[in-house]
Amino acid sequence: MKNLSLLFCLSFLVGSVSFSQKKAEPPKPVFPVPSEAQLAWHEMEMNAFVHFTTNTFTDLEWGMGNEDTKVFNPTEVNTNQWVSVLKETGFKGIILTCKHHDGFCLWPSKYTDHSIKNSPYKNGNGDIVKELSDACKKENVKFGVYLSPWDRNRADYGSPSYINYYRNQLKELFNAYGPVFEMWFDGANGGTGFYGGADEKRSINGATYYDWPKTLDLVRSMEPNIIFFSDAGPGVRWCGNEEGHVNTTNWNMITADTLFAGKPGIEKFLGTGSENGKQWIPAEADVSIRPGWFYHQKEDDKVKSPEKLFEIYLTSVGRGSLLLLNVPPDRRGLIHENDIRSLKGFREILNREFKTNLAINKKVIATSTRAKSKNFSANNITDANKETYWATDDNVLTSSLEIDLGTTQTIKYIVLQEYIKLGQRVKAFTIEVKQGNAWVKVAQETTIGHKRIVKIDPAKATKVRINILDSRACPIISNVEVY
Ligand code: FUL
Repeated sequence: MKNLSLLFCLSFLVGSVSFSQKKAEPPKPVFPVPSEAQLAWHEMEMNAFVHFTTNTFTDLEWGMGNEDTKVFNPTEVNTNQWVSVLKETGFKGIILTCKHHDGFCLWPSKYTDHSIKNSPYKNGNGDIVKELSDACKKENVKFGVYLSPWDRNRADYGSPSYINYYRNQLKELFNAYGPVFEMWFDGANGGTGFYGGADEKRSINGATYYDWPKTLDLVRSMEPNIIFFSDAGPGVRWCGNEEGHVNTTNWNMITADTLFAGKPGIEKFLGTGSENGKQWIPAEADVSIRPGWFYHQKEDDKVKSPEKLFEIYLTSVGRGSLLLLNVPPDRRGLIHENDIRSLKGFREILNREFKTNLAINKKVIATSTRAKSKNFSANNITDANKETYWATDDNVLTSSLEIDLGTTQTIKYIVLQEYIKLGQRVKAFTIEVKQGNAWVKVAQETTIGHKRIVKIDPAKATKVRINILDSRACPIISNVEVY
């Protein structure tokens, strides 16, 4: 009898141990999930674009392709200046227009004469792709390539031989200047151009002409972890505007075959993505620090202010996107003083607004915790470790997290991050702050994703409560900061 009851006790213990171990397992991913390369891209948060070509000297935005290569004559190019200014501001990668629509190449391509080798720059011995990629390597900044598919210079644009030309140039770029973290395929295509003297309008079938699958495979064979940007990805998608914002509801998912640039309303769709999208293709928000993408002296007084750049930051990075800010060198080949002033001012605002995280290591109470396990404790959201997270049980899609700030603080921003390795989940949440004995609702929002920065009217409070109201699967939050 004694032995039997011991056996019973033991089997109960064994049973309950295995039961709680099973329950304490991490949540299963909800698909699609980001690749390793996409995760690294999300972490970058801010990248810079550099537009530089003959347009800088002809004052055009889209060169016709008939520009004399001699016009490209920057006298003080200093790519170290570009990289240091951008790095100090917080940009982690730089994407260069190695060739824009006009076809002029910033490296001495052996496949064309329409390049820097026939310009006065360094008497034809210059190579700006090399100078920038070297400067990036030195400073540990990632280097990216923009190579316009549309080429208004080439006589054979529109025929199959051009595709061969384009691929040969990709080989030159990826073999000589890598590693390359991102490849930008611009959607602007076809239209009037010089085309080797034909001076006509040409249109191509964007869906078939470039035979993209083969080109992407070629690039992948040289750079397996490359992120491809295009309207439809497959690495990252266009955000649908050139003003640097995504919508407040921003899913990293979308179904690529539902994407057709030019389709009415597509822009709004790109800026929101789709809760049920089949692929992970997050939005990249591109915008220029000036009205144009290329430098024009007449825009020297139209450089976006630090305040405007900060606003853009909140509507891009702050909505789970990545900010790709264009900073075009001037005719000297330097980032202009006015642009530097704005960038520095922008950095100062970032440093000031996000100076002290009031939630760091603060105690958090959740209404529900996965398997009641410490592994998924609410305190994980304030431990500054992005690999730890709070989660609920699989069937629990709503829950509240209460952060005790310890004392009365003035709050302006609440930063939230999901553990996106396991998929993007949260569909709706509110934020309340505790003022005296009352909880006051300060925000009602939808998605979170990699990062969500909620700006509120400054409020004095002792506690912050995040109420998750709906989620695609059990919510998983890795980080919350309060400023
Ligand atoms: C557009 C281009 O036509 C602009 O000139 C610029 O390069 C921008 C980033 O993409 O589609």
